Formats: sequence, structure tokens, C-alpha cells
Amino acid sequence: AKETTPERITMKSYDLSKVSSSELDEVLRRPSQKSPELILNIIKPIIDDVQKNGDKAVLSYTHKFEKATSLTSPVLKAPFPESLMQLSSETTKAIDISFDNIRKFHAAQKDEKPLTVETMPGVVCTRFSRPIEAVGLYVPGGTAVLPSTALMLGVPAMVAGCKKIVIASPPRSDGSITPEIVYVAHKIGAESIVLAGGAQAVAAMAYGTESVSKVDKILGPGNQFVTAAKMHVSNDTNAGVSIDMPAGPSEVLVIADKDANPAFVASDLLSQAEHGVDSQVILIAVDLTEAQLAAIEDELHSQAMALPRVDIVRGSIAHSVTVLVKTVDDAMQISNRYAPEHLILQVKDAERLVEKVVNAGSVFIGEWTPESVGDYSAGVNHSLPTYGFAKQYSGVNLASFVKHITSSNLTADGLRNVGEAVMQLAKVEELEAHRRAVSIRLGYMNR
Ligand code: HSO
Ligand code: ZN
Repeated sequence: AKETTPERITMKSYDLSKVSSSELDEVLRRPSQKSPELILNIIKPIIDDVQKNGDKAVLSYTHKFEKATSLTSPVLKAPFPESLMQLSSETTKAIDISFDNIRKFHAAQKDEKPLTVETMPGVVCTRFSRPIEAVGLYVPGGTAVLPSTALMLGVPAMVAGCKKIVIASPPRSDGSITPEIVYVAHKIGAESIVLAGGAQAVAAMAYGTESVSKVDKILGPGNQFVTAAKMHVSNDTNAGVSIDMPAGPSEVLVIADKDANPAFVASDLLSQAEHGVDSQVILIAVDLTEAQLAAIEDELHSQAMALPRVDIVRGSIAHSVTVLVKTVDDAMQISNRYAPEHLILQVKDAERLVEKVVNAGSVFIGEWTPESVGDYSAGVNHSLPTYGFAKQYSGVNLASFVKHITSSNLTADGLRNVGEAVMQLAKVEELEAHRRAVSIRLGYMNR
């Protein structure tokens, strides 16, 4: 066969000064997702089946989708046998270091003591937090094993003090679970591992089965079926379950100026591009010369060609773009408009730019901070809002695993001070019982 030179791996590029605002929106549009109705038609029967037939249904889907036909129970309960978490010492060490850093950063997010404010003399308002009792953590399978996701969800759940932590992850075709995930499950004190993926895993945790514990909240990334299933069960008031956030494909936006090292820039773009064909990477090039831009493009192509996942990279780079801008302010405006899951600042005085960040999941500052440190080991969480949801959602953090409860505590004087306002508003709303709950007490005081 004749050798053909592989097609050059390169991103389309646009000059900000030559595109209108609506064209820019088009350029920055995320790859479109399958229609929600289509997905719902597929997942709804699965969810109903699991709700009705429990373990038997979950197992049958795992046999079918994961080809794990030897599996006889959908759940692995703690304590997990040592034999299922045999790891090299290098991997154990890497997980231990990452675990400690993630634990430290999330432990620092604890509200150490209740917040108390005396809003008027004798009127004391307090807010305190309590862990969500039972949480379900979805760790995707698919083209990569993701023990790091088990860490990112499990460590904050452990730090928050959630009583029951259930991990769900699709098993391999021999019915086993990646030993790294079992080791993480052990370290965070998980109650069980549900050996299932997709909508069936989500349904099992939302409703509970004979052997899967029902949880109060389901967190974690997943494909469109997992996401749709999470949305579906969280809308079912009978399930009584909430979710972390809507999820879409992973993305990164890199802002690079003349100071940026082309090899570093390309490596960051590619580390996000290799996640999946639907990933999107954006480069905002600030006032670069043609030679500088060409250097980044050359690096992108040659580094990509050397990657084991080059075929996935081709897919994601096909819908990724470079936008050429004149100033860092232009770059920040575009970034805030796009609201990237990850924002990488490879510019002079990168730290100073941070105050201009309005919408982003997580920011990586300066040339020595690749996104992968945050993906694995720095301590920040990698479970972040995608698809523009960084405009209104935070990434997973300690607060994702707690509820805030408030309390009020009034003295007689306190009720005298605030009672008039309460009675007046009750009158306006024509809720007489509300008004009397105050007036009866005030009358009592004056006897
Ligand atoms: N960048 C991914 C997280 C991840 N990276 C897991 C490697 N493993 C989504 O934010
Ligand atoms: Zn990653």
C-alpha cells in the first residue's frame, strides 16, 4: 500500500478584528449534543426497569452493555479484599500524595464553627452545616479508567463527613473493577461499589435496590446517558435525590501571549483534546507574530502525532479554534463569554489577570501550571462545570456535600423588637394566624 502523509492536525483560526459579535458566538459554539428527547427515550425504560426490578434489572444491563456476563451481584460491599487493590508502589504513592493534597484543600473549606449574627437586640440568627447523609459518586468507565475522579468526588465526601458513600462504576468485561478505584474507595471509607454504569447505575442509587443503597445526592461526570439519567431522577420528587450539575464534554481555553512557550501551550491544548472526540479546546492568541503562531501550530501537530490517542485528538481538534486578539483584555472578554471549564493563563504577570476572571470552572496560572496538575494532584477539584455552566455553577467542592441549616433564637426583648414588622407583613399577606403567633406572645408578656 502507498504511504500517505497524515493530514495535518490544526485548529481553524479567526481574527477577532474580522469577525462580528454573532460570528464570534458561532465560532465559540460548543459541539452540539444529541437531542434530549432521543436520549430520554433510551434511558427512561432502563430507569423504570431498575426501579421495578432492582438488582435483577441492573445486572441484566451490566451483562448486556459491559459484557460482564460472569457477574452475579451488582454490588461489592466494604471491606474490600486486598486482592482487589493490588497496585504498583509508584501508583500507590501517587494516589496517596494526591489524596493528601485534595484532603488538605477541601478540609480548609470547612465552616469551622456556626455563623451567628444578632440582627436586632435579642434576635439571633445562626447558620450551621451538616453533611448530606448518603451520596452516590459516579466514576465513568469508557475510553479511560478514571481513579482520579473517584478521588475528586470521594475525598470531599469523606472530609464533609457523609455517613454513606456509594461509588458506582462500570466493571470491565471480566466483571472486575480497576484496582485503583477499589483502593480509592477503601481510602475514603466507601460503603460499597456498584458495579454498573450508565442510567442503570444512576437509577439504582436514586431509588435503591435489594443490594444498592439509596442515596440523597448523586455526583460525578458521565456521558449523555448518565447526565440525562441524573437530570431525570432529580426531577422525580418520589426519588428525593439531587445532583451536582449538568455535565457536557470537557473543554479548555488557553490564553497565550508572546511570553508563552509554544511547546507548553500545545501540550495543554492536547491534554484536554485527548479526553474525547467531543472535547473542545480554544486558544486565544494575544498579539502573536506569525512566526510565534506557527511555532504553536507546529508543536500542536508534532506532539499530537506522537500521542497514543491521536485519533481522539483529531476528532476534538476538528471543532477547536484559535482566536487572534490584540490585547489581554480582549482575551479575557472572550474567555468570560465562553465560560470555560478550565482557563489556562500563559501570559506575562498571569496572576494579575485573575481578578478579571468572571466565568470559569478552574484557573491555571502561569507557565509552570499545566491543567494536568489540577486534574490529578494539586488539591483543587477536577469535577467542574462544562458547556458554559461555569456562568452559574461552581465545581465540586466541600459545599457540594453539605447542607446549610439556619436557626433563629429570640429573647422576649427580641420578639418585642421585631414583632411589629412581622405582624404588619402578616397583615399585608392576610395571614392572620401568622400575625397572632406574635400578638399572643406579646400579650402574654404584658400580663
Ligand atoms: N480534565 C478532566 C479530568 C481528568 N483528567 C480526569 C484526567 N483524568 C475533566 O475536567
Ligand atoms: Zn484531564
